Amino acid sequence: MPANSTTAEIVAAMRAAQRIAIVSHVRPDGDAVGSVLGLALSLRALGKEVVALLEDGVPENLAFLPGTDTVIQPGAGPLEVDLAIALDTAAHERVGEKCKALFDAVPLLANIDHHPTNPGYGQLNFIDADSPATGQIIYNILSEHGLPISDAVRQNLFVAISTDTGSFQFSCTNARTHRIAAEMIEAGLDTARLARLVYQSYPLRRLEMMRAMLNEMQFRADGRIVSWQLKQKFMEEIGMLPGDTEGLIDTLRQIDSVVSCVIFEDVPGGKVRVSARSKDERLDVSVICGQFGGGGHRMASGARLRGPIEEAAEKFLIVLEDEVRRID
Ligand SMILES: [Mn+2]
Repeated sequence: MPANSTTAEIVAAMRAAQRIAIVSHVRPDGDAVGSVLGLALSLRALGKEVVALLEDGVPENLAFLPGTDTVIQPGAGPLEVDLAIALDTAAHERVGEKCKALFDAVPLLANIDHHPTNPGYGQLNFIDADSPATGQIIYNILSEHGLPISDAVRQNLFVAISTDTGSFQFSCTNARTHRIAAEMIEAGLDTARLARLVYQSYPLRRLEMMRAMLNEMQFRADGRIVSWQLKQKFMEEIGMLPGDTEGLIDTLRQIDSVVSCVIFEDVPGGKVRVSARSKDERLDVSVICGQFGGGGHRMASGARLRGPIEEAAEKFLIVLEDEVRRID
């Protein structure tokens, strides 16, 4: 991995550019959307022309965030910008095929992320694996370098941080995370409203999905592993939309015996998306996902396997069970 640039170098590039494109990964989550919009709104307030670009657009559950109406999906035209910034995107191609094609033509790429597996694919890179969310890195950069921070910026970055830390519960949450939240509250941010919008405004189908998950979840390794298979047929039945599954896996970690939870999901192309979580620092799920071509964080990782889903699940769970049994 190349050495990090300094945040001063990255901010200098932002200040020098007039037109900037900001992008994040496909199937964007709260950290992806919140980081893109938090930075986009700040740079717009600085007088920059900013294109906020998401290959899959904004999922319905995050549409309330200020600025989502300005997010565009890549179209036919080229991207005429001086600087492109990729946020929260562990591997370059994760921005999506169309976004990647547009980005390849941009003269300067900055890569800001918190995934330890990020290889540093930008000309400017700032990878902070100790940061629980890319939103936390963005907030630090904005506040350290005196860039504009409005209430709309705070809303986006708070949601980015809140969703990636499981509402400040996961082990990656640090003192700085809480200080940022405190600063935001002191500045007047209504965090209870955001919590209601993020965690208490689900469509009924999300709860239907949870009901199915609780009915069908399967245990292994004496209850230390719990998993669920989200199948194409069921997704069609309930009319699932992108974003419906965000945080769903965290329901499974509520079980006392569980040290690892996994959701398998049918995705286009006959593939199966694996999301794996660890509740025990000794179990590194990024290593297990790495064996299947994926990666991520120690406590939260993902991979894609070839279907059918039952076979993919069995393959993955055999390896996971081995590792889980190794730790005690
Ligand atoms: Mn993230």
